Amino acid sequence: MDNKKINVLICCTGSVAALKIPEIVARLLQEKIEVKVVTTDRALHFFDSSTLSIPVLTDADEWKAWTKRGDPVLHIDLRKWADILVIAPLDANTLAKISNGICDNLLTCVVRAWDLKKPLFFAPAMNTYMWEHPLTYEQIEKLESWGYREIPVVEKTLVCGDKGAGAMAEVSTIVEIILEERGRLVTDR
Ligand code: PCO
Repeated sequence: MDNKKINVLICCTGSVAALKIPEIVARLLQEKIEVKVVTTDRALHFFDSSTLSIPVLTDADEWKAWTKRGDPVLHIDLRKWADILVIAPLDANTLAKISNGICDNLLTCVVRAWDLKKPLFFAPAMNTYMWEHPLTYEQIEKLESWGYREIPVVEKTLVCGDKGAGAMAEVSTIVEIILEERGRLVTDR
């Protein structure tokens, strides 16, 4: 077995920052990381999953996989497969769901079933007005209280033209954080 191999599950929600998914995946593959993507149906609006050479899993795959007792339960298989879970981008809607334990799609089911002993990172992305609402801080604090780690937003001109905080961290930042975590995981093996 290759001790340095790690499995990274990218969970992608419906912010326009999802258009960065192909770049994130490409950078991780260059680093010889095994990657799978779980996406909400809305996030598929922002990138073309057919251009990716890795599995991109949606709600339809969860329902297709199970017809009878004994069939695989995809969200549980994925939570076992992944060494690191990265929610990027995490939009305001899914942040609200996760902080309240809601699990109504493949992505939120994987997160709800996540093993808290394994690392989970989240990179929020939303309009500045949403970012600055007190709910955002409250909900992020809740995620952090469970040990989930934030990859902070940056300030820039957003896709809608507004300027301010709420943009997803740069791809290079997200990738560096994953590589650092890989370093920690493989030395502990
Ligand atoms: C815009 N909403 C947003 C969401 C966050 N934006 C971003 C960046 C990207 C480009 O650099 C899309 C990654 O702007 O994360 O823009 C208006 S409601």
